[in-house]
Amino acid sequence: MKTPIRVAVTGAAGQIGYALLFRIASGAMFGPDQPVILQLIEAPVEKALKALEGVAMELDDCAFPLLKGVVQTSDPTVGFKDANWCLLVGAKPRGPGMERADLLKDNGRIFIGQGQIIDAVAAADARVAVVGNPANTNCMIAASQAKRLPADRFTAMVRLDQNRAQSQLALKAGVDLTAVKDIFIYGNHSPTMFPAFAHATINGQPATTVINDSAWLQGPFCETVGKRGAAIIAARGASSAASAANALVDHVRSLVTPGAIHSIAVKSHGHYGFDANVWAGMPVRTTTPGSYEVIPSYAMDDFAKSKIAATNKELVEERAAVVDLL
Ligand code: NAX
Repeated sequence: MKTPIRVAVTGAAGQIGYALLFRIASGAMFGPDQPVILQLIEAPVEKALKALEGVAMELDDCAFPLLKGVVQTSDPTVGFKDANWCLLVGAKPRGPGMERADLLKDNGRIFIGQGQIIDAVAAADARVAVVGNPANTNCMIAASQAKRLPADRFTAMVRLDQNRAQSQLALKAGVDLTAVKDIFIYGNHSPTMFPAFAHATINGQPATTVINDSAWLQGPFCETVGKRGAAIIAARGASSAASAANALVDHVRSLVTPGAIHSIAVKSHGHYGFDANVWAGMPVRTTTPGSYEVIPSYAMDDFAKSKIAATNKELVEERAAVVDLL
């Protein structure tokens, strides 16, 4: 029997948490022979902690053979203690009339505290994956607090955007989803993100040959992927939860699978023209479990360069809005 992996999850009683924890406990994230201990962290709010109790009861009731323990807490020093993976899902939602800058600041403060505590108490091999929005900038803020853990341990999720893009290309081409490969997301997890269709293939052919419609690829395709979150809210009356949880399972699963090539938001070292020190989506190859190298070599045409410049500009503006928190 392998040693259990400790997985801390913030916002564990929220919508995404409810769709996520059962997948982790069933083995979908770390594999069918890897035991896990879930360390569930909620805001110190009575209603949330009560809901968390119910979630923990349901986890018990699933009798998952791989689940070796459940911690419930509102104290991050307890929740992140010895954690090998820290999944930062919890965040304050944008309220009516709230400016984006206020959201950045309010959430920024949460991620300062969490970054400091993770750095102080998590396991030596800890990895951090940020989902709570604005995910890229929250990730940058958490990483900026770390003295012990290197910045490349902190990643933010753009996998939902990658999955959405893959699915849209398959639908348009009328092919099975698995025929679509090498579609990667660049930049911010926001409507400015760029799904780089020119490098995608469909049944081994360039996607731009199979879908011979550059107006659709540059227009409705990019727009549909970028605004998919808003379309789900409009239809469901609530933001994406099951698909976001699924994407986080994919994000981590790919990061622990050597050779996997996938999109994550990582600290920029200038690749693809992103400003150094913003966290931007880009393609990576997993090297050893939990580690990766950026794939720096995809050539970008003028359209792609303009899209990357726009999403980079937004990331730089977000960083400027929270510069006093870094
Ligand atoms: P919910 O509002 O259902 O749940 C969030 C939970 O976080 C709540 O239970 C709340 O009590 C908890 N929480 C708040 N502050 C906390 C703190 N300091 N410590 C621990 N827990 C805390 O939101 P949900 O639908 O689950 O979404 C969670 C986050 O994911 C949001 O920020 C959302 O915007 C973001 N998303 C990110 C996506 C991505 O692709 N990166 C896609 C889906 C989603 O929109």
